[in-house]
Amino acid sequence: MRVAALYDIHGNASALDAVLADVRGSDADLIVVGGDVVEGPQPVETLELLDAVEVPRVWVRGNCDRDPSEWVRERVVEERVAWLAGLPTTVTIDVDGLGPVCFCHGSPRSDEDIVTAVSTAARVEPMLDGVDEALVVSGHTHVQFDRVVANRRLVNAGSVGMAYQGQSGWAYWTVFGPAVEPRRSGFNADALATALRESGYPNPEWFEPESAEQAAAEYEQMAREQH
Ligand SMILES: [Mn+2]
Repeated sequence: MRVAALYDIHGNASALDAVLADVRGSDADLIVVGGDVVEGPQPVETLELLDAVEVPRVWVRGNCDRDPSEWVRERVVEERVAWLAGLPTTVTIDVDGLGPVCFCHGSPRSDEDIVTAVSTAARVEPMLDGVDEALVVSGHTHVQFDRVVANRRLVNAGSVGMAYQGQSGWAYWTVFGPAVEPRRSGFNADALATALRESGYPNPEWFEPESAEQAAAEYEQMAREQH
């Protein structure tokens, strides 16, 4: 099995459209939709794109799928909101050359756990309690990384729709099998700006670009405040 991991799409249909075009050329057998799909300016269009893609999908629930904003609830049909909230929090898939891989949103423990490129082993270890997989894939912090912490390989697949890796106009995702291949796809940042303006989505500032280092520092600060 060769897997394309699409995380944190955040209702950005232009970014998703660009990524799906590249997924079609990637020979992926399966797409893992890694959570936080609809929380953004184009929730309905985003679901339509995912539902129409010919590659099979497996869905993992993100924190924003569990608890979407009122603005999103008013736009996505009630049954789909309930379906998103009921998705599994972890999925294990046997990947070519990598073996069983655990896909989750924040961590295997919680969809709100914060893991970044600079998280310490002491903070990450309790999140992996009872997890057997040697490779754990997460998202939630919107920056790609691939690191070994406490004898475990942790990969952040990146964010398709709300990446914090420098300039705007890039959507990040990762292919698994047999290697771990971080990818990025260019998309029309003006289309996102227009969608944010015309939709009236209440948190457009979340989509402003930020450097990976700054984002990691802010997420680590949030992690300190969580506990
Ligand atoms: Mn997210």
